[in-house]
Amino acid sequence: MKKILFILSALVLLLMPLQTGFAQEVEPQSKSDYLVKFDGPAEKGLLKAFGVEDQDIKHTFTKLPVVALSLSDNQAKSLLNHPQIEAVEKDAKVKAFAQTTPWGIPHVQGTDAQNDGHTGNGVKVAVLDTGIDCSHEDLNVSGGHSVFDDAENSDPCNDGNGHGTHVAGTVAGLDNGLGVLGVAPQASLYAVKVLNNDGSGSYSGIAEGIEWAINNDMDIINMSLGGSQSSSILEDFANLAYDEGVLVVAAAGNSGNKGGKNDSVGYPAKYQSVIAVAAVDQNNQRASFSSTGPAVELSAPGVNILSSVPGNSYDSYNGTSMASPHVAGVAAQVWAAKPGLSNVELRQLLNDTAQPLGDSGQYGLGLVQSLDAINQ
Ligand SMILES: [Ca+2]
Ligand SMILES: [Ca+2]
Repeated sequence: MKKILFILSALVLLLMPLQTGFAQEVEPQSKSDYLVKFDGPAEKGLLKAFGVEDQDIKHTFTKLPVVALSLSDNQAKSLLNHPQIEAVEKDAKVKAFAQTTPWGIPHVQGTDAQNDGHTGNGVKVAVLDTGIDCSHEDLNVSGGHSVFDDAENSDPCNDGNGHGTHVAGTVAGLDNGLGVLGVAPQASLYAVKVLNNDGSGSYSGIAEGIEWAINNDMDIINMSLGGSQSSSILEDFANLAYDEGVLVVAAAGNSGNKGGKNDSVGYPAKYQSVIAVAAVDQNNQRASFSSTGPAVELSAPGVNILSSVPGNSYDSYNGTSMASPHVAGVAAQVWAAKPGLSNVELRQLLNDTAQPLGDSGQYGLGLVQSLDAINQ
């Protein structure tokens, strides 16, 4: 053992000077972009003395004695030591837009939960909508399905509308330093296109989307959609998903009025197996459009919601369609934190830990709260 160690250390000692010499003589050191400021007028001759070639000079500023240079690290160090050089700085990379956290994400404790490491990792969320722009810089889409056959609508990654891409960004916009931040950035998104590029679809299409979600082991279904007519067969499919262990979340609807006293929750949200989500603003006031009635179960942000739209763009939308994905995202965070929960237990936990906001016909049990549910 001692002998082997001795041989190894001898090899290291022998190789070290050879390697260093090789690097200095043969391989040019890699260069980086620097900004250099002279103490006094800029002198090209001085730069030449340090081996800076003409092609290394990227820009000479006129208002200040500053030059943008391509330098090796050694050149940069040597220049900094020269009395005629005031500053040598590596040129920092700049992005046009930093990441914005939309107000709704901290409002549901999504950011608090993320800071504690709860990102929805591994939870599969099916977004039954107009599709998702899968090439969007702020989204990772893991798969999907379209219920349409025509060329315009057969690709679930083609969201010719924008609605589904917006919903997806609220559920799982990536924490990548650009665009927006979703509630559960590491949840797995699935684009299930049940609405065409005009934003319309049918109950049979929604049923097919639910069936796909069941067959493909989705954990959560988000349906930011609905109709005013009941369908016992659509209800059968929603119930089937729930019985199979899927958490089913849907927008309550945008048929509310100012008084907030009518019974206007749409389908499928109105079904017992589906969580109906109402929309509130930043002051926790119900949005006047948010549907009301005994079926309202939870509230979430749905006014002036910034999220992703196709073509690496971002936009603010209003609607219970924007509220539902906040609940789906929170559910993903909580489920990833507590994987032993059944869908029924998860739903109960979200309801138990919601922040009460008042009239249950308008707000249900209140504002969904991620960290409170996780820490319960
Ligand atoms: Ca982002
Ligand atoms: Ca319901």
